[in-house]
Amino acid sequence: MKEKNECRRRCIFDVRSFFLLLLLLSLCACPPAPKDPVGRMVRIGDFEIDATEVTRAQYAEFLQAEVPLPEDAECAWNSSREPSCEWTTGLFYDLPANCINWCSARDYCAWAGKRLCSGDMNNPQNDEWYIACSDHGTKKYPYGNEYRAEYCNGYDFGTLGPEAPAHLSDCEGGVSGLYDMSGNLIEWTGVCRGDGKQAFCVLRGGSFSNDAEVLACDYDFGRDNLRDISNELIGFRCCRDVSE
Ligand SMILES: [Ca+2]
Repeated sequence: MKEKNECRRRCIFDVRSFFLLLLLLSLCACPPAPKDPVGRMVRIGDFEIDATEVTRAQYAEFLQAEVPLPEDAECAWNSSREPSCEWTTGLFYDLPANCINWCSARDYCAWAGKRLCSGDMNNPQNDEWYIACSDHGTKKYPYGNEYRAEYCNGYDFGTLGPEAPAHLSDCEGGVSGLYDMSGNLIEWTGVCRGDGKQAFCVLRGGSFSNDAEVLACDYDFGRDNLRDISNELIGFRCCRDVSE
């Protein structure tokens, strides 16, 4: 009888220990770390596209690499890759790189083993950037067909300045895993017509200063932007061919 009581007591103790252990484990469990999409790429068929706009920190690495300035016919005029507006250093380097002209954006992408997203000047629906933003033409905005001012950093959102890429988790899509395809910064693409400094290149996606019409995936700023312009509204992301 004594042995039976001892066994029961030990068993109860073990059961209590088990639940105590479970309680401790649940208290120690941490939420999974959010995956930072900066630096990631999203595959779409035979190409990949950056998950986010290129950040100032990423671009600063490129500047530090001191890649020789271009000598090709398209960009030999570009005598500096420094941003044309002042960036606040330190904490703000997670903001997207703006004030970058087309040639500097192109050269950054090449340095990173990528290229600007390509397409057909005469057939905007075939642009890689548009395919990514609209999820193969199925969405007007990256998140759906209805404009949602609170989802992405456009004029109606109200910040009137760039946010860190992927800061707004609702501003995801068209293809999942992409951020800020609408708003934040307008983005250079590699779709151009003309030569050298006077070529026109397509900008897409609208910025923090644009309204619903411009923030749609199919709006491309009329394809009339000279490649040497740069201002605080303009940034970029890169694409590349799938290597497999
Ligand atoms: Ca954007």
